[in-house]
Amino acid sequence: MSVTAHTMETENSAASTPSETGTFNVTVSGGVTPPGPGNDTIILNINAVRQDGYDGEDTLVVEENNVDFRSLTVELLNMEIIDLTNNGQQTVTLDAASVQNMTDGNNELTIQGDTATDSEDTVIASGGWTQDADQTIDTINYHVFTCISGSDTLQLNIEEHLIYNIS
Ligand SMILES: [Ca+2]
Ligand SMILES: [Ca+2]
Ligand SMILES: [Ca+2]
Repeated sequence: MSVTAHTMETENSAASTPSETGTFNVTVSGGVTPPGPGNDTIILNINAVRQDGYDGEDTLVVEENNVDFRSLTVELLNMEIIDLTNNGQQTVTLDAASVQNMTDGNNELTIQGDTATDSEDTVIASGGWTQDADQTIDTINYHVFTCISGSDTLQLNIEEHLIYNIS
C-alpha cells in the first residue's frame, strides 16, 4: 500500500507541493477482508451484532465446543456452510427458524466437520425434519434432511459420518 500525505492550508485548502515525507502507520482493520459477494470464510463471533456472508458460498467456521444457534444473539445472514472441522469434538444445535434465518433465499445449509473415529462432531436439529436420499456434493457424501416452514422448504445437508440427532 502506498500512502502520500500533504499539508493542507486551512484558509484556502491548498495542498503542499511536494508532498510531505515521513513514516506512517496505517492500520487496516483486523487485516481481514470483510465478507462480500464472493465465497467467504467467516469465523463465528458470538459477541457480534451481525455477521452477513452476502452473496456467494460462505462458510461459517465454528471454534466453540458447543453452539446453540437457537439462542445466539448474533444475527447470521446469507451463510451456506457451517464448518466444524478441527477444534476438537463439537456440537451444534439448530432448529428450523435458525436454519431459515442464517441462510439466503435458497434455505439450504450444509454442515461439514470431523469424521474420524473418536473425533466426530455432532449436529442436533429439531423442528420436524424428514430424511431424504443422500447427496454427493464435491465428492463428499451428505445426509439430507428437509423441513417445511411456511411456504419455504429448508434443507440441511450433514456430512456423512458426523453424529446427528435430527427430529
Ligand atoms: Ca452467501
Ligand atoms: Ca460472500
Ligand atoms: Ca470439530
